[in-house]
Amino acid sequence: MFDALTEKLQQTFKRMRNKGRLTEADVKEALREVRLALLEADVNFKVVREFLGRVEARAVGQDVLESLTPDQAVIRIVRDELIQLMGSHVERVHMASNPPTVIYMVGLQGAGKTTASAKLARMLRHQGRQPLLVAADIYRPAAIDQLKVLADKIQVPVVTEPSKTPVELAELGKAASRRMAKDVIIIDTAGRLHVDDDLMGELEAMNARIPANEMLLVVDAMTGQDAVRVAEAFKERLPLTGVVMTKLDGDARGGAALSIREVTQLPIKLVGSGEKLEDLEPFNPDRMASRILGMGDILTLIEKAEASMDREDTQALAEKITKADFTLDDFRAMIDQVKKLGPLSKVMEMMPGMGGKMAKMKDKVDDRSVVRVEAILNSMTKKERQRPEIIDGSRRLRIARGSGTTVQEVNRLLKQFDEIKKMMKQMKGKKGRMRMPRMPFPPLG
Ligand SMILES: Nc1nc2c(ncn2[C@@H]2O[C@H](COP(=O)(O)OP(=O)(O)OP(=O)(O)O)[C@@H](O)[C@H]2O)c(=O)[nH]1
Ligand SMILES: [Mg+2]
Repeated sequence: MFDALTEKLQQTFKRMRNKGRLTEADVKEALREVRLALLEADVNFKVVREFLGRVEARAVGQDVLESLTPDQAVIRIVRDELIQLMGSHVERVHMASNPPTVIYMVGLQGAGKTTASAKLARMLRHQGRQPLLVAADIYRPAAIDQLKVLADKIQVPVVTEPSKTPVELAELGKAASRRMAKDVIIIDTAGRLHVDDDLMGELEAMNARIPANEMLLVVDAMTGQDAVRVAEAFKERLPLTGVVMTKLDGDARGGAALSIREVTQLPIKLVGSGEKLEDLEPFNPDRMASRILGMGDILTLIEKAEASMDREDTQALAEKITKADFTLDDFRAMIDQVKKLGPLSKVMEMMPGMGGKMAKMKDKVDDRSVVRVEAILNSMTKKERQRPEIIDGSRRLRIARGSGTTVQEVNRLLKQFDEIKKMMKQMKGKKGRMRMPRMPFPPLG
């Protein structure tokens, strides 16, 4: 997502940077390119017009043009306005002061309601809540089983009973929450192909009986401006409190994420970025803007790392690294840790300066290459991993055969390992502390 937009914006800003002094005409020219890039990303045209109006009003002033780094001043304004456009701050899923909190997940067919319900249950559990799921989609035969399978994985109970109406199921959910001492009820509702009266009526009836604390509209980012229209239609009938935008991992161009807040005034609260249950994140306008502009999202990466990595393992590894007795065994452990962050391509996307280049890199750093590296490491003996210098020609051949790879690949891995080791020694030399590399583009204050 956003790859094409990021690339276009980076090109525009690069051209602007290469100009040195900027005139008002230069800025206007750059903003025209920004406008095209946004329209191509399927952002609502009214949103684009107003957005650029705001940017231009701030960007063509004397203080910008006469500043020492006018290009950066312009980029900063674009970034600020992007953040504003997406809602300026993280909007939490609110918990009722008097539990249980009732959360409805609503939306069209296939938007990702059932998946998002389970993902949200998992997220809340990690925050120390005790969620309960209600399977209120009684129309699609497999829907209840689908939710059960997902709930099983995260060990969250599901309330369901044959031949009950959705309203009755919501009531059952509430009763069950009391009985089982659960403090959050997540109700997975049925989807329809189109916004229709029956669906709205049913949801209204449920909400009248068991009022929502949060009514979250689940929309598929891949549907672009349709998602925005659906949100407007749902909002007319239901007291929506926010949006869950799913499938941000797909090749959607980003238009929905950039337009929905401005058009509907509904905050995006959560985003789904994959099919796995851990692929749900709070929506952070600030970081999303950085990502769109190709500045990376190091903060999310670090948070993911903290959440998924074993603290003690990480500590032990960090000590090894700083002591520079880093072996291939540690290298293997490091790969394991990184893998916990998710598919490599996703991890790379969050690295500063990587955003726009991803399209070309994706093929090279796919997860299959990780599997090959692991196979090579696993084909070595413990002694070889501890003391790689003993790996001579015949050992290389054996390792290549054992792992189904080639001697060249084994050589390459050993060379890479040497380089990493060297790099680590250098970092150790610098006051013995590891430092994050500086963000290459663009240095914002
Ligand atoms: N790639 C990706 N796939 C997703 C995401 N969220 C959901 N999906 C997939 O989208 C499909 C539909 O998801 P569901 O959760 O069943 O959607 P739903 O809204 O409950 O659908 P109905 O119950 O039929 O209305 C499934 O194959 C999910 O695995 C996401 O964030 N990324
Ligand atoms: Mg469903």
